[in-house]
Amino acid sequence: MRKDDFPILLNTGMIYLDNSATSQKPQQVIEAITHFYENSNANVHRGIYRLSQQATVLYEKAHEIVGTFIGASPDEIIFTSGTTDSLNLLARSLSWNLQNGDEIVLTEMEHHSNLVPWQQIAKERGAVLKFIPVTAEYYLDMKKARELITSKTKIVSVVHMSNVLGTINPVHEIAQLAHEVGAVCVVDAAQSVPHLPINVQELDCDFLAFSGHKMCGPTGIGVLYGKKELLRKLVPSTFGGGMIREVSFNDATWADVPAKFEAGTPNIAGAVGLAAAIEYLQAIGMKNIWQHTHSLTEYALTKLSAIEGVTIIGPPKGDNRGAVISFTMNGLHPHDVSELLDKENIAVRGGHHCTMPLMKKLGVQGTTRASLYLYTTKEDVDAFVNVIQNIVSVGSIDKDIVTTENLTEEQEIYKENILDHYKNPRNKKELAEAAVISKEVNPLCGDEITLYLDIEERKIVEAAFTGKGCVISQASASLFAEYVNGLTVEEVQELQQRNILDLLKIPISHTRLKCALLPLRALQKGMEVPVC
Ligand code: C6P
Repeated sequence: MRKDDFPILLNTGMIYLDNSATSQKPQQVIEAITHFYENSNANVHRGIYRLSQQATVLYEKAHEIVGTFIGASPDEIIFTSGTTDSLNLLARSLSWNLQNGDEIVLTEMEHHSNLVPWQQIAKERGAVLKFIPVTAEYYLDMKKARELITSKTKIVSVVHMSNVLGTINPVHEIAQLAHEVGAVCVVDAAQSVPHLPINVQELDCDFLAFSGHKMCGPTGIGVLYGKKELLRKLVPSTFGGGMIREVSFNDATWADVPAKFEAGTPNIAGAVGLAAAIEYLQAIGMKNIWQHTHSLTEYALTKLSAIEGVTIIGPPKGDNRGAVISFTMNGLHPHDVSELLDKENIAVRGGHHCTMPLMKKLGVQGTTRASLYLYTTKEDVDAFVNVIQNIVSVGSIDKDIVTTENLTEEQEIYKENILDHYKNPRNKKELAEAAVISKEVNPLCGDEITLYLDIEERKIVEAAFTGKGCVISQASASLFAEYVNGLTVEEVQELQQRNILDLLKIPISHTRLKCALLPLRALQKGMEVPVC
């Protein structure tokens, strides 16, 4: 479906299955943004000249197009920089109504963006967080939800479609429960708006947040929808130009919604790009997009779950799950699986997907996640499943090393150095009495290293490590522990990033650098050396 509209897919030939992170942009959106900058760029709501009028009309029109898309009126649409910004804005503004002991109900499957802002305001206002549990089948426990939402509840904030599990939550039912006790219902729709026909009147939520970049629009533009009567009552949380009615030296009053919540020069080109993205999606039809990704997801789930050693982390096939397929593979780290897929020009995400508490609850360090969109084809899914099948057949992450006869120099080093240290780690043990015991975690994927240094007369007499993670983090720790043995305290304090890279001897990508540097960071933390 429509792959030809997406220049990046044609230019790179890539199979792009990381759509939950961000979607690719069609030519139509790229052109709308270029056209705006080439023909209509000026600040909005300020200039009397025609160009400014033209930019203002386009910006206002974008509110209208977004409103129509989700069944809201234009003045219920606040432009933000994305879902995270929308939820932070809302949390800050709602916090003024909270009292000590009030309760905020979330779910166990929230993205950090719909968790951390509420944690912060709960701490400030003495409110209490409650979590609707996730069942063993990866759905919300609605029986528990009914018990948790009580007269103490003031805010219920839930994700519509989980970015890890794909679960689609019954937000209409949750909104009803919230309203029965006089609470407001907030929906994190970052993953659902790009995939499903959404109507806020039907959902009856009070607020809804989403990002432009996950739905064919540009980055840096997002939306907070709010019911008009609630937005009117809500206090703004960002102050400055464009959001005021009248200002004196000591006081100010606020403009009407949505301007009240759009302080400063907005992302005008972003709004124009988002409007173009919505028009693009509407021309295809949201029902068609849902049907397309839904049937491909069913197909992918059937094929993937048939592979021995692959465990799907999410509900089985069915209408209440979206095009997000998370899985684990026996004994393989998601980073390593993702890197193998990348070698075949297939992009997926591996890690905790900004849902650390959910990962902990599920008892996994992370998952590999393939997320589909309107341009994904059956051939893309087949190619992806084939690579996974191959990895399983070879039974290890070193597929290309095992199956290639004439290795390149880099592959030789990878085999001799990295894989050897990963499979046969040196000094992997605890030193309970060590002078330095220091743990470091990679927040991207949850990989962790604890470094132990036994020091006598300012010399490292024994170095060891424990931990878990991908090939790179574990090999790096093993190489590092071996290397620092026998060095003086002064020498190890001098160690830097380039020393680690010298030890690894292969190019390390930007994302995996964090994995590679874990032992060095643990050392710097343990010895209180400034990080450089
Ligand atoms: N999830 C993912 O790879 P921003 O970054 O503000 O556009 O969206 C934040 C966000 C909020 N809620 C949900 C359910 C999300 O999935 C996301 C973004 C991406 O899963 C990036 S971490």
